[in-house]
Amino acid sequence: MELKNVLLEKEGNLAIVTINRPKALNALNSETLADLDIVITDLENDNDIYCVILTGSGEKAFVAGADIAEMKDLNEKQGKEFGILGNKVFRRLENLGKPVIAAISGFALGGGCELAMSCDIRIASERARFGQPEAGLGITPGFGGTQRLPRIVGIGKAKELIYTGAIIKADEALRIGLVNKVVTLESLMEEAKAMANMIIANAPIAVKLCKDAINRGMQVGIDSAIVIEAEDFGKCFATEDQVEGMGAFIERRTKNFQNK
Ligand code: DAK
Repeated sequence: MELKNVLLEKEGNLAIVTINRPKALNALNSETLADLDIVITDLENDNDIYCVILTGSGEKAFVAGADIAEMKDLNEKQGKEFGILGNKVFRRLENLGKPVIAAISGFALGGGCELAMSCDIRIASERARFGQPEAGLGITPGFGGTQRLPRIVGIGKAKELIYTGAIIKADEALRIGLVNKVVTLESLMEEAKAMANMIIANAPIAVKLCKDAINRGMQVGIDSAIVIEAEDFGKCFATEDQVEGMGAFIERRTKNFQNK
């Protein structure tokens, strides 16, 4: 697996993925998107990984957006291809069968904010900044921003942020529900790991099915959504970890999940 702009580290059941182009504030060019695609495949196939932290290298930026230098000369066809690649990668991340926590140190702008929104949970440092400045560049958000932002913060706030291109601080992002938690820059990774470890302590298949039920259920009406929930709930009873989790409770002993 040869990666140019993304680092992949594994610590027990946790994977840490770092976008590593600090000179360009980790801006997403097609090379970086291709790396992310490879990493997602690796994580998908690694049964020992139960949770992922996605972060950006350096303190200044999570990801400062799609790479403007690469995008500026694209024609209509190339623009579409770039958009398709990014959307494919972001959707794969969103649907990855394990939770992804975005640990956001600094700028999460444009494609960077969209990348963070493709993750399940967002933890921001006090210095983080969020925004969708695309309209100021003559484009629309192209990696799901017009779709995921209103789903997360509501339609009115999403329209305000996208039409104005305003950059908001971490405390405002917390207030509108764009991030789950704001912590000091120094404790960012520690806090992300602490949350990841709480997730890792639970039954991985159950967590995966929770993600599936939430993600799929949120796209359909409530009547269809509770059918999805019932299906996923039923699947848990075909797992050894359900037997283990309930057995450990009844027998008052420590549980030992096997991801089976
Ligand atoms: N792309 C490329 N390079 C970038 C970059 C970006 N998005 N952001 C920063 N850089 C580079 C700068 O050019 C600079 O490079 P050098 O000049 O040193 O070589 C280096 O990173 C450091 O940046 P600054 O010197 O500008 O640092 P400052 O502290 O002064 O400013 C900043 C930090 C984050 C406020 C500023 O860099 C900035 O405004 N950056 C651009 C932020 C932005 O507008 N982001 C949104 C990009 S648009 C689509 C799919 C997706 C998208 C579009 C279409 N399709 C469907 C086709 C998504 C679009 C976007 O994300």
